[in-house]
Amino acid sequence: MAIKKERGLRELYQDPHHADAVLWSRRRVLQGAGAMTLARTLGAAIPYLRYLPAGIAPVALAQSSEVVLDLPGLRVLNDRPLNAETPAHLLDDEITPAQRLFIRNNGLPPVDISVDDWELTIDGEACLAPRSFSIAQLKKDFAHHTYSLQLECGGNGRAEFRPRVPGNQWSTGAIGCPQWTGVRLRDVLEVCGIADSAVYVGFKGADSHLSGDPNKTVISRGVPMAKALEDESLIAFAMNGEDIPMQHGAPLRLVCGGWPGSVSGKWLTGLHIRDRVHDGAKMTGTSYRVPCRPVAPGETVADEDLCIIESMPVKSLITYPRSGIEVAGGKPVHVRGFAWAGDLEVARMAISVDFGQSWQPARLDPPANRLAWQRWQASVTLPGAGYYEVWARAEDSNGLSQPMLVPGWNPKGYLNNATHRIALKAT
Ligand SMILES: Nc1nc2c(c(=O)[nH]1)N[C@H]1C(S)=C(S)[C@@H](COP(=O)(O)O)O[C@H]1N2
Ligand SMILES: [Mo]
Repeated sequence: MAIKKERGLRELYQDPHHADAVLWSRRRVLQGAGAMTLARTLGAAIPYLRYLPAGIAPVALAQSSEVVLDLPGLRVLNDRPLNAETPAHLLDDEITPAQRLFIRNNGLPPVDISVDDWELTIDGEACLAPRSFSIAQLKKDFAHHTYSLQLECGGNGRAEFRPRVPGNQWSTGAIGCPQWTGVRLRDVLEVCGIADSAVYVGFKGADSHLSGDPNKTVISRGVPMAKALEDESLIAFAMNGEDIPMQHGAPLRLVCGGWPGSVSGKWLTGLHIRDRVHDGAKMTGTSYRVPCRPVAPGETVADEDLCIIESMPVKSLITYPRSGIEVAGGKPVHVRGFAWAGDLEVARMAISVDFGQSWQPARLDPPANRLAWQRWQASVTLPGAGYYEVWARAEDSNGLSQPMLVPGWNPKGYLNNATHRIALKAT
């Protein structure tokens, strides 16, 4: 039996018995592919491998190369590829700082990148004048624009679906709203000639596949022309006024706010103007698609009954106070957070401290710009000592609210926009 290489050992060892079953044969011999995976993760062959007992993970895994990264406060969900989310109380900044932005890698980031030699190639069936740009050329030839743009992984909230679905078990932390600076995707595409037949723009990134196979693409998603041509769709070269950090797609990335984060290609080397719906890696099959019509939890859904996720649904977070703290009963408690609604604006925000019996409106600020999350704040008074929960519910400009319960189950666990809840103990 071959070990599936597309997963980290940390994830594998979450269940040591299962890890044993995968890595070791019944004769207690480490299977070939398992040995290779171990060695690759450790970055060295294991000379005494034959003496390594079954059921124990090499101690170096606790300090494997990617985990050495400085990620204070982030919760690492997987180390290969690296996936880490941000606890709600660390998302209290209007502009999410780099070290507090979740990391969602599908493969391995490029190493030793050279900004001077980086090339972005624009081509595709519906591209009239294919050409490449250096980063210096992009910066010189096109106007620069800065926007705060929310980035949320389509799988944010996946951990709550029942029956469980495979994939990174994100709770609420695969969201952030950094400030991005770059050139408009539209301006660049227009210079390269958009044919009348253009339907979609797909991206190409420089990350490499976990299998080590250079011919395999990690991820190549895209957006329909209308989304690509929006003012806010950027080819970004800076985040929060600085070079984009390595894990977030240095030196160049696509940012299409309000849609699943997966359309915002990192380590961007190519754009394809397609005359059809882009069919790159993770565009087809079950990836980033949900049943076009609701299905019963756990049901198998045929590929042709799955529809591509576009705008993300309305959602909010309580970023202050931190869940679980003690507050004084009978006195006002300041509560705040952010709300966002994909392509739309958030119209209203409501708070409950009595398990949804009654709701009070929260003050809601306008977004810094279109597709940026919005600050909300409220003051609540807990009547006496005891356990309380604060529930927060946003409503979008079309009148759709967040559901109290986990919404429609889907095979990959996307689009969970259930209300966020925190616990408070009043003394
Ligand atoms: N080249 C490339 N781009 C990518 C990814 C990736 O693995 N490779 N992950 C995508 C996904 S699924 C998400 S949610 C966002 C995450 O961006 P972040 O890691 O900067 O938060 O990047 C997207 N762009
Ligand atoms: Mo994602």
